[in-house]
Amino acid sequence: MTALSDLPLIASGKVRELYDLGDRLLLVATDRISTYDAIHPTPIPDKGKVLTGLSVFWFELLADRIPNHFVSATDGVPEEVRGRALVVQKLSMLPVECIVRGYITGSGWKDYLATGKVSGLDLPPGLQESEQLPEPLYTPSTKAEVGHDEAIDFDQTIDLLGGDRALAERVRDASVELYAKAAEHARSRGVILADTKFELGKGADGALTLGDEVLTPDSSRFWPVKGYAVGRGQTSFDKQFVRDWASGTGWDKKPPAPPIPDDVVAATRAKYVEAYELITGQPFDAWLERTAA
Ligand code: Q0Z
Repeated sequence: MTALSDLPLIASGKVRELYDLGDRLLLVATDRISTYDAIHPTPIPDKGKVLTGLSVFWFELLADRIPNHFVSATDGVPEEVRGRALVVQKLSMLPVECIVRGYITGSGWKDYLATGKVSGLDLPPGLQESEQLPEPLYTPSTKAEVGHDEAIDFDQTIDLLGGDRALAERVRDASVELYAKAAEHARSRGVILADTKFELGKGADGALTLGDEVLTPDSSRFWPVKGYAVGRGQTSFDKQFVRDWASGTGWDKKPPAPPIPDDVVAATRAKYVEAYELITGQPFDAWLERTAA
């Protein structure tokens, strides 16, 4: 029996797990990877550590804007998950996914092509795929228990927040401000932060607090400035080798996903480490040292 299997599991997602520590939570990032919404049976070594280290980098950079749930990456973290788990404060999570888009891509691009709008907001005509938006857009969605989250407009977030318009406005404004600061940092490091998803909650004192993972490749789209061009989709920074390999296998992109060959695993691990080092400006080894016993 490991330390971890002794802890009550509160929630598990495709690639993350959440455990109860009593007065706190343990947020664990696994090395699992998904493409086309299916989990591969092969882990990417150090993916969980890269995502956890990136979250901590952003929590520390953004702490001057809004409090966050991060408590420790060492004290209280079981040996088995050192480097890829955080002790966090228990929050009362808000039932809204706070998506902010600085560029038009993905489902936002699809909605724009179909309606000229995203999240009920009118956009200028003639935008091209992957183009920067005139200003960052708050495009919230609901949290679906199963399947995909559903895009909603601002007024629907008021309903989800119990009719509290002032809270809905604070959530929107905090999300846009966090995106703006993060995008400015990323841009200084040669990386475009196309969009991201934040999850906010209320702390024990009622303060609006940033929770979950933040600004990782699993919750965001990062595009190296080098290679960016409008008028087409951008390749995924982290998952492109897996997607390209998977597309050549004849896999129908329905579960179960196939095992990933060693060379594709190694190239993908290197992309995650590269993302950490590009964005933070620090060697990935510094994160391993910070979280070593
Ligand atoms: C986050 C999630 C999953 C990992 C609940 N600080 C917090 N307080 C209360 N609840 C949460 C947090 Cl982070 C919370 N999630 C999302 C699901 C694995 C994270 F399965 N759910």
